[in-house]
Amino acid sequence: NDIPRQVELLTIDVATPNVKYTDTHIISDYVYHNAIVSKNSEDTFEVLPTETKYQFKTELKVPKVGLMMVGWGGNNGSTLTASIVANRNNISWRTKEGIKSPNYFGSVVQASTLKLGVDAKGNDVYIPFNQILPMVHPNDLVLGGWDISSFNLAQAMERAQVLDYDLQRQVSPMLQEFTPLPSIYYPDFIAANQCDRADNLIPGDNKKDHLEHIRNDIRQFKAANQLDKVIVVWTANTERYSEIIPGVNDTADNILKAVEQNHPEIAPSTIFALACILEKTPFINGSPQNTFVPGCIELAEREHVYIGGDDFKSGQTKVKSVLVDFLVNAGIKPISITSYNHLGNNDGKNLSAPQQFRSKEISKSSVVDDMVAANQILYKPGEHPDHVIVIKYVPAVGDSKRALDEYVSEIFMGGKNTISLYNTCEDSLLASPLILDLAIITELMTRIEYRADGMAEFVPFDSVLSILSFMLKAPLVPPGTPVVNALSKQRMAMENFFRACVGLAPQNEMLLEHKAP
Ligand code: NAI
Ligand code: DG6
Repeated sequence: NDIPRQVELLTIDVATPNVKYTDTHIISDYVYHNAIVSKNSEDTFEVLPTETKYQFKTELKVPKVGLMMVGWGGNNGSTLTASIVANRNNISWRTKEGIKSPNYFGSVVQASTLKLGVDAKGNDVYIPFNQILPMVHPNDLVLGGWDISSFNLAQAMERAQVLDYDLQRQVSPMLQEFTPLPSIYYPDFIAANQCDRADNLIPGDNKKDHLEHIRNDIRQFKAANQLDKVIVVWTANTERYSEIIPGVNDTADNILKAVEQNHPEIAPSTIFALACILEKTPFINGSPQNTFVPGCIELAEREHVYIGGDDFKSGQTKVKSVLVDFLVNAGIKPISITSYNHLGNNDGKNLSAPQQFRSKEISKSSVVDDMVAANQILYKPGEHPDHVIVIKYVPAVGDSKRALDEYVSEIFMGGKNTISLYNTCEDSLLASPLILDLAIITELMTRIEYRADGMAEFVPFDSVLSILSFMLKAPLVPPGTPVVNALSKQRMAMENFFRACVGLAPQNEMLLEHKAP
């Protein structure tokens, strides 16, 4: 963790009177174009184009940031930690295919680009995603976290069996220094088959004490590492759903009272979320359970702290949110989606228990709803493709998850089209870069404020960070607002928002310069 920082410098300068650069901030004027539609009769839509003026203010100084992972000693936590250490120290390793070098493939922020504009000849010009605004470099993140297992990160990496041996061998001495903090274990929330690794626990069984303990851990980590900010990501086991009980977890005051009263229905992940909110620390949930019960969301809104979730969107679901979008937008009607997974890591073991599987089933099931609802030509109101999710635990395949999908669609004149996919991949190598993107974009959002026309002061955005949806299977959105699952729309939302912050119009891909020069 004691590494010189590699702050990315801002390399773009937008020449428009709509953007001002000060020593500390970029301030952009932005006009948001929308259209308000009302239906007057069966056949007539009245469309009112609208313009709303906004100012966005982005703080330029990249702070020193800590990333604390809950479930640090798991496959994702240990893989990410080892990979950051390898990247920081530029450690190469030998495999049977030759020498490999560290990278951040799979991270939108680190390994994707965005189109800035066109050059004088009309050719597209792309910049690394992380150059649009100043963002934390992953190598600079100070890493820490909690786990109910006492393994240090070297042992955890070995247990995960994800990275090549020659890499493990080299990073192991550096990872031995990292030991997860003791955590909270309420056996009822995760599978019973996890009990043998629960040997690193915060003493006692009082939830109020646990909450205070976690709050204190965050404060100490921040102070000990002289951090400006901490971001916490839940990458621990999938929990069962919590029951929503009026008077217990339905409002901010009730949930705080329920913690005081040691109520059994408050999950460990919710204790972490509440502790973070009270410490003004953003909290992201990478697992599918309903950590963010209504009382928790209300508390985040009240304290103006960012939260995001749920469930990392790594492979199968990402493909689903691309493929169904493509099919429906091509006028093809998916009528069934059948998704099988088998995997042999500890996540698979935990998900082999019915209640934990159910949490995952819920988060994997809702991912095409908005695309189906968008096409009333193909689907009648309430009609939906059959959608089946199966997950099986097969220890022999370890972290190398197999995902098999069958999409059956109705095509022209009563024909059928069946698409079958088979995907094999180390699950943790897909999920780990998402943790980085979630942490880095969340941190950036803490430095951006807005002011709509008529507002005296700049203020933060809604506490629920829907801008993180690209990385999440069941995106949490501000209460009462629509969920967007289509991957291309999610990416557009991020890209165009960051463009707006530097005074650029949304990317429209009309290419008029070539069509009507
Ligand atoms: P894992 O089982 O290897 O790691 C989870 C870790 O959490 C374990 O080390 C466990 O000891 C620890 N843990 C359990 N309860 C805890 C608590 N209350 N406090 C602190 N630590 C606790 O799982 P993996 O593969 O790292 O995945 C982590 C989570 O991310 C799972 O919930 C999984 O469903 C979710 N996820 C994973 C994806 C992937 O592609 N790997 C994608 C989407 C979600
Ligand atoms: C089995 O489904 C294990 C899960 O944790 C998944 O691997 C994970 O949720 C990733 O799912 P997806 O659909 O994003 O590939």
